Amino acid sequence: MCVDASEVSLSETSKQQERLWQALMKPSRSRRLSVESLEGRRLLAAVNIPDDLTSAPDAIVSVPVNIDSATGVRAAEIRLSYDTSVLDLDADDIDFGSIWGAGSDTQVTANVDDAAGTVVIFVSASSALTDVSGSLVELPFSVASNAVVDSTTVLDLTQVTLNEGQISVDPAPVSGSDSTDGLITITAAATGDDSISGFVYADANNDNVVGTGEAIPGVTVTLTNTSTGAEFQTTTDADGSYEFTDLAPGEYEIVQSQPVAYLDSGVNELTVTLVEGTAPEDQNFRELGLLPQYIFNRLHTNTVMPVGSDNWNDAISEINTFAESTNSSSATSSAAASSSVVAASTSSASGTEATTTATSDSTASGEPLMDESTTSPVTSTASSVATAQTAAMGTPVGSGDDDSDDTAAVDEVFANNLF
Ligand SMILES: [Ca+2]
Ligand SMILES: [Ca+2]
Ligand SMILES: [Ca+2]
Repeated sequence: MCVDASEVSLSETSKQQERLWQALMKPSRSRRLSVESLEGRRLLAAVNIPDDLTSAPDAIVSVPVNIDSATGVRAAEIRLSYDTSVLDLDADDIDFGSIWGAGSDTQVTANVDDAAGTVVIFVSASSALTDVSGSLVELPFSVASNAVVDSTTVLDLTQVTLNEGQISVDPAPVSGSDSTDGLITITAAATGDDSISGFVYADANNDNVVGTGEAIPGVTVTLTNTSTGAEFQTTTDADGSYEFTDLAPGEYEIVQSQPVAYLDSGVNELTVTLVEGTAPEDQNFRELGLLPQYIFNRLHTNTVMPVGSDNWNDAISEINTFAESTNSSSATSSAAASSSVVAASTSSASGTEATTTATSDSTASGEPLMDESTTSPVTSTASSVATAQTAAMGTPVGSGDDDSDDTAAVDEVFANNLF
C-alpha cells in the first residue's frame, strides 16, 4: 500500500509539472490576450486625492478619493495613510462618494488603524457604473486643534484596486509619494464679518410677514457651519429677532428649537449659503400661534397689557417657560412630532395636559388657530379651552385675579386676529 501510494503521488506530481511546463511555454500569448481584452474595453481609470484641500485647526475636512471615469466600476478597494498627529478619522463617518448616486445598494466597509494612520475601504454596488466621474468615497478627517497654520499634511494614497483588478488604475498609486496623493493645507480658523439674521414669530394674521405683536422672544436658534462643523447658539430678543455675526462665508444650517407652546408651521431648519460681504436677513421661523392650551386668560386683558408691549412679551416668555417645564415633566402628547426635533437642545420633551389633548389634535392637523371665516367658533372654543386650561393648571402664569377677565376683552383679541 505504501508503495502504491507513492507511485500515485509521483504520477500526480509528474502531471502537474507537465501542465506547469506547458503553461510556461506560452505565457506571452495568454498575457497579450488579457491586455488586449482590457484595452479593447477601455477599462482604465485614473484615481487621485485633490492636493489643494484646506482646513483649519479643530475643523473637519471632507477628503474625496476621485476617479475620472467610473465606467464598468462596481467595486473598489482603497488604501491610504495619513499623519495621525494632524488628522483623525472615524471609520463610521466614511461614506460612499458621488459616483454611486443615491447609493441605495452601495456598501461601504472601512477599517481605520488609528495608531498606524492607515485606512482600508471597500466600496461596492450590485451593478457596474456608467461613464461618470466624481468621488469613490468621502473621508471626513478631523484636524487636530494644535495643527500648525500654513503647514501641510499629505494623504498618501497607497493602493486602489477596481473590480478586483479587472480595471487598471493608471497612474497606479504606490506607498510613498506619487502623483495620486492628496495634500491638505492648514489655514487659520475661518472668521469673517458677515452675518445671518432673522425672526421667530407667530404669524397670527397669516400673512407670512413678521408683524407687530407677533414676536416670540427667548427661542433658541442654533447655527452650524456644515463644512467646518462649527456651531453657534443664541436666543431671540424681545422683538423675536436673532443674529449671528462675525461669520465666515460658507454653507450654514439654522435650526430653531420649537417653542412648545406654539403650533408649529413645520419648518424648523433652514440652509443658507453665506457669500462673502453679504448678510442674509429674514431667515425667519414662522409659527402659527399659541396652542389653545397655552392661551392664558391674562393675555386677554389687552387693554391693560397691549400686544407687543414689554408686559405682553414677559407673559409670552413665562408661558413658554411654563410650557417647557410642563412638557419636560410629561411624556404623553399629541404634539410630540413637532417638538421632538428640539428635545436635545431645550430639554423640552413633549406632552400636554391630558384635558387638552383633543383640542391639540385638531389644531395639529394643519389648521391655523384663527381664520376670519371661523372667528366665532374659534373664539368660543379657545375661550372654553382657556377656562378649562386654567382649571387644569391651577395657578396660571400671572395673577389669579385674571380669571375675572371679561368676555369682551377676549372677543376683542380674537376679533383682531391676534391668535
Ligand atoms: Ca502614494
Ligand atoms: Ca404676520
Ligand atoms: Ca417652528
